[in-house]
Amino acid sequence: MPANLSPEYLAAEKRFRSARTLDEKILALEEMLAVIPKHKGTEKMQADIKRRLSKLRIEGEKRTGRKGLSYSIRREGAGQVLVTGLPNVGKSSLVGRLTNASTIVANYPYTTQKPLPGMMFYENIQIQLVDMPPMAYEPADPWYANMSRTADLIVVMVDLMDAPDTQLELVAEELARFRIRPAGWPGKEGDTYELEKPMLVLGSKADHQETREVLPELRRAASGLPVLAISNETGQGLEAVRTAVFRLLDIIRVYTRAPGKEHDLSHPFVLKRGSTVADLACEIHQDFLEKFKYGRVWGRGKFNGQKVNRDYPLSDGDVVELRI
Ligand SMILES: Nc1nc2c(ncn2[C@@H]2O[C@H](COP(=O)(O)OP(=O)(O)O)[C@@H](O)[C@H]2O)c(=O)[nH]1
Ligand SMILES: [Mg+2]
Repeated sequence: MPANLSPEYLAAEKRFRSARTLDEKILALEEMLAVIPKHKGTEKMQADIKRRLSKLRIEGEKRTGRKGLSYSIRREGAGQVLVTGLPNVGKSSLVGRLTNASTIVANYPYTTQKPLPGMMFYENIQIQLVDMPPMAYEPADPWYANMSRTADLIVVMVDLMDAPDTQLELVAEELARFRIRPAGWPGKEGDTYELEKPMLVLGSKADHQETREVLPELRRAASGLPVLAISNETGQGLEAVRTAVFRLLDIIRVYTRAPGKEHDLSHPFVLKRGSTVADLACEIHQDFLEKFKYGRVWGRGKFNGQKVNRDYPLSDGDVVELRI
C-alpha cells in the first residue's frame, strides 16, 4: 500500500534531517508521528519513528539526569484553548476565575509547572481552558510545542503593567520557533511557519494600570489580532473573554428535534462553522447519514421548517429535523 505522505509529514521529516540538537530532533519526530497518515501502509514507519523517539528520549534523560517530563491534555468539550504567556501575568488567575479548576495563584513566578485544564461555560456549552506553565526566556520543552500545535486556540496573556507589547513579541517569537503563526499575521521574513492558529491577546491587571496609553501600544504590536483588557481582580472584561473565545473557535451550535416534538435547546451539537445538514447527520450517527432524505430547519432568517437538502450550510442556533 502506498504511504501517501502529506506535505506536512515531508516538511517535518526534512526538519528532522537538519535538526542539530536533541530537542529539535525529538520535536521533529513527534511532529512526524502526529501528522503521518494512520493506515496499514505506514505502520512500519510509525513503529520506526516511535523507536527513534524513545531512543532519543532516553539519551536526553541520561544527559540531563532528569526524567524528561512530557505532558498532554485530552481535549474535552467544544474546543481546547491554551492560556499562555510570560511568568506572573495572571494566567492561573484567569483559568481559576473562568473555570471549575483549582489553579495555584501566587505573586512569584513559576508556580505553574504543568498544564492544568478546566471547563469554562459559554451559555449552554463548555470549552476547555488549559492553564499553561509560563513561556520563559529559554526554549520550551517539545511537549509545550506539541500542545500549542494541537490546541484550537491560543490565548496570549500579557501584563499591562510591564511592557505588554514586548511581552507579546517574546511570546510570538517562541510560537514562531514552534512554527506557529498567529492567524492573520504577516509573519517575519526568514521564519518558516507551518501552521496558522487563531489567537486572542489579553492584557491583564487593567485594574492597576491606566489603559489609555498602553492599550493602543499593545493593539499596534498585535497588528490585527483581537485584544481585550481584563482584570482578574474586578472581573472586568471576563464575560467578553468567554464570547471572544467562542467566536474565535469558529464553531456553531445546532439543535435537533424529532418530528412533531418541541425543540430541545439544552443539548446542542457543536460543529465547525460551514458544516452542512449532512455533517450534522454524520455527527448523530453514520446510519443517519445514509438514510435521511432531507431536513427541515428553523432559525434566524429562514422560513419556519424550511425544507433543505444535505448540502445546506447551517448557522449557530439552527434547529434541524432530519427526515428519513
Ligand atoms: N491587580 C491584579 N493582580 C493580578 C491580576 N491577575 C493576577 N494578578 C496577580 O498577579 C500574580 C500572578 O498571578 P498568577 O495568576 O499566578 O500568574 P501566572 O504566573 O501567569 O499564572 C498574583 O499575585 C495575582 O494575584 C489582575 O488582573 N489584577
Ligand atoms: Mg500560573
